[in-house]
Amino acid sequence: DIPIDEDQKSTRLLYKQPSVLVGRTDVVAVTPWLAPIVWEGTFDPVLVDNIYKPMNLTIATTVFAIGKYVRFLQDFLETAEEHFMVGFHVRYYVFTDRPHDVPSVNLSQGRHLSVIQVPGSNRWQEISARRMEIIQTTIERQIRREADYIFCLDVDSKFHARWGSESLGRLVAVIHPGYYEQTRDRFPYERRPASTAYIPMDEGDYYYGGAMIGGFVEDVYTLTKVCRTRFEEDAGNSIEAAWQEESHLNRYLLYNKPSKVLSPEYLWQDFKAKTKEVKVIRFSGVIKNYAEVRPN
Ligand code: UD2
Repeated sequence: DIPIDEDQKSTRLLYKQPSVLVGRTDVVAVTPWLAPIVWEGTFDPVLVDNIYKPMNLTIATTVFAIGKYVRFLQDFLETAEEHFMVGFHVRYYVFTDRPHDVPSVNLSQGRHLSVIQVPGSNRWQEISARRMEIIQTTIERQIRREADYIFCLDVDSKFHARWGSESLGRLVAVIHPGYYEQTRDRFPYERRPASTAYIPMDEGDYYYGGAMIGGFVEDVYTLTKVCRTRFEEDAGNSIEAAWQEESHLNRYLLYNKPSKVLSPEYLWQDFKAKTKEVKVIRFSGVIKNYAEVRPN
């Protein structure tokens, strides 16, 4: 076996010297439990790619396109091909009730797409919430054999800039763009103690967006399993959390801290003007007419 330092001599990667004194001072780049918060300027893309690329990883990407949401697939997939995990093996899993409406998009080498048929629904809340269950069962059935990491993303979104290996981690969450300037008592967590997603007013770290869950396949598996069970327990008590699976996700992450947190660069919303701390918008939700696009 070649020792690592020999190996690095042969590739000789040149990059800017890291500093312990100079870096971003306008944002916090680490949580109090020492997980990185990923912002532009806190990582060197060439350097992180150089660490992860030799691992020959496969990244699963799940996306739901149920009912009229199939219309978002083309832009989602085309922009993902341009910006998401470029140079890595990517396996997209598209869940839809309309398999014939899945557009054919040219995929780069090493990237693969499977379409998985799932039932439609008349309630958008149910579609959104059932994602946990479907991701859980698909991990059991195939993803755990086919990928190392998984990212579960909202389809009504587009990539605008690099989303790469800097986002890889054991359990990865994204800070919701709408609440990062708020105090925790203003977060739209589930506040009714009767719900298993309940978070008291004086608890909470960040408000995480439900549009992205990521990490090692097994860690995301546990998360989806727990959230699904709690969602069903609530349903049995005729209670639905304020923001469905997003509420359960926030509760889970409060007591199971993410090992990496993505800044709102990784989850913006097109209707929201860019703020000064956001140097680059990497992924953002498109503006949609809820009344027109949802089943009811
Ligand atoms: C927020 C969250 C979303 C989810 C939802 C919970 C962000 C930016 N978005 O978004 O992740 O937690 O609240 O209520 O954090 N879908 C379909 N067909 C439908 C309805 C939904 O396929 O008819 C899928 C689709 O993949 C969509 C996702 O479910 O991206 C989330 O639903 P949404 O876009 O209606 O939720 P939204 O934008 O209110």
